[in-house]
Amino acid sequence: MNPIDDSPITRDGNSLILAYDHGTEHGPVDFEPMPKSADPTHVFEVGRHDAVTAIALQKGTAEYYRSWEADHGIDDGAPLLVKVNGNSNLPTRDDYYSPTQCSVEYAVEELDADAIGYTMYAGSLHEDRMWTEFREVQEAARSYGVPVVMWSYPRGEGIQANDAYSGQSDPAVVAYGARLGLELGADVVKCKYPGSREGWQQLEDAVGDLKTVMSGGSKRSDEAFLEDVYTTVSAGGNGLAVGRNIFQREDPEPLLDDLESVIFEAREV
Ligand code: FBP
Repeated sequence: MNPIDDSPITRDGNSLILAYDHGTEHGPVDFEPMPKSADPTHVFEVGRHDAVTAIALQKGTAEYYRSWEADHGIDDGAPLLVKVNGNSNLPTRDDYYSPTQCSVEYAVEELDADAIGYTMYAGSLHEDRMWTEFREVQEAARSYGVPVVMWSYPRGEGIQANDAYSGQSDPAVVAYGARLGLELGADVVKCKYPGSREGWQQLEDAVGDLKTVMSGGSKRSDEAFLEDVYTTVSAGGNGLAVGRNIFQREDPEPLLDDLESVIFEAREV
């Protein structure tokens, strides 16, 4: 196992992952507020900001990313995190499931991935199947020495049917998902913001030294967003994985400057 702090996706122990898998997960509707964000090269350019320690892409956009770098002689693009599973909003399913559509071998050998990403829906009727698939991904990533970031999103039948939980953002649910990241062998776990410092603290108390990053969520004001990130980091979190709060902005650079200060320089909001 390579220490996560030696990975290019961390800087001084923390990370800012620019997530751009929304065309898969939500569809082009996420690009409507800022139509130029539908062009992957626009977002690749945003990822060249110093604050960004990784760009998270599905297989096809990752191929596009490597071609873009090669065609334009770009050597300061963000490290590449290949998201090896994903699912669209289109089918009707009995419960949440995210199939694997890229092998770790392809991600590392063909795409030169610096890290692997995997979404885990604990609580779904398909949890068992996803655990088995995650095992294969995690063990392959270990054999290549690349870290694994788990998008740990407990949801589905098991969460909805359990009266002890108020929903996906219930701090107990979020903490449980984070703990699974530790126990299943992720290097970084990405979790929904549970709504408060106490909630994030509950998560931190459950995971020892495992790296944790906050999942951005839908777009909100600079102030509200920075406040959540600050709360996360000051409660022991290791940064952020963010999509819409960056690419749905006309000019995300000032916000990235501020995020850099909060995540890597411990600046207060
Ligand atoms: P955002 O910052 O836009 O919320 O992106 C984070 C992310 O995890 C993306 O990687 C993914 O596409 C999306 O959220 C999935 O969110 P959900 O499954 O809750 O709709």
